[in-house]
Amino acid sequence: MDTRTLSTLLENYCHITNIHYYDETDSTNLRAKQYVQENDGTSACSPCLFVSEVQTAGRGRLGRSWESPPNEGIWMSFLCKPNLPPNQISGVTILAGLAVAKTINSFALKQSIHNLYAEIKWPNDIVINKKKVCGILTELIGNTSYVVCGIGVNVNSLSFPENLFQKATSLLKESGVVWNREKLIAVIIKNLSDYINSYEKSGDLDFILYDYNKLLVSMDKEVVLIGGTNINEKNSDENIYISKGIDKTGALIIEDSKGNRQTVSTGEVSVRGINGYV
Ligand code: BT5
Repeated sequence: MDTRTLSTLLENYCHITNIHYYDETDSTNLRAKQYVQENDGTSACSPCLFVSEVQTAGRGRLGRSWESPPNEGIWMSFLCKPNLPPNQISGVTILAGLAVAKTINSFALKQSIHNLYAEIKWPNDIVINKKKVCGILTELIGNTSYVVCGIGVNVNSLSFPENLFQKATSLLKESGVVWNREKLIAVIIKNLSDYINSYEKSGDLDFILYDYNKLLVSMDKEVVLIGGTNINEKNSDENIYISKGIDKTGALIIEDSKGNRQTVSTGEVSVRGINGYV
């Protein structure tokens, strides 16, 4: 990664000058948390960005791990202090997903790559051709109002460990061309910080609903809920719903076979396509 170029781009695009680069670290989300603790939540803390070439203990949700090999991906955490109540912080994941998907698609268009289209798998994955290219982990830091939004994108990876081979992909694998990580980072963070500003002003996600639902991979398709209370984990009729997109709180609207609608929130359940991951 060319850190000089990235610093210039971030300053020009998003006025972010507080950037922490690591050749190697355990997890950029952990580095952001530590930074907030060490700086005692002073205004020096945000907005800032933590970027590493490799993560030795990349983290997913619910204690899962995130594969972060050297020099091939974007492993970064955006630290900010949004003026939002804690129950609206999950909206940042929704915004980050949209920021990543839109950035990938606009770069593809600019590079005349026509066979690549990134879609969102609610709530925190970006997929291309049904395989995961990006995962997002948003966390509220301790008792503070700081939020760290960790974003992992497989950019120029050519291979994956056996356990991920079927379900992971990279921008290079899907397009056949090498992508510029510095530019991708700068545009993702620019889009994300603009969205967060708008979210703070409006207090809900109405302003992105149309764009988000257009990119939602499950839109108007059958989905199965996994986890949560009173939810049958099998593909039985009573557990199959039609996904109707997100509402302005970021919850997913699902419809049962009788046409009754309900919403499910981030963290409550997982949603899968009826034939697997998407
Ligand atoms: C996520 O969790 O997808 C959130 C991933 C967030 C990673 C970023 S990188 C920068 C920052 N620092 C961190 O330590 N984390 C954040 P989840 O929905 O729980 O998905 C985790 C699952 O995705 C794993 O159990 C694997 O099945 C799969 N997986 C792991 N590594 C992957 C990769 N590189 N590409 C695609 N899938 C992967």
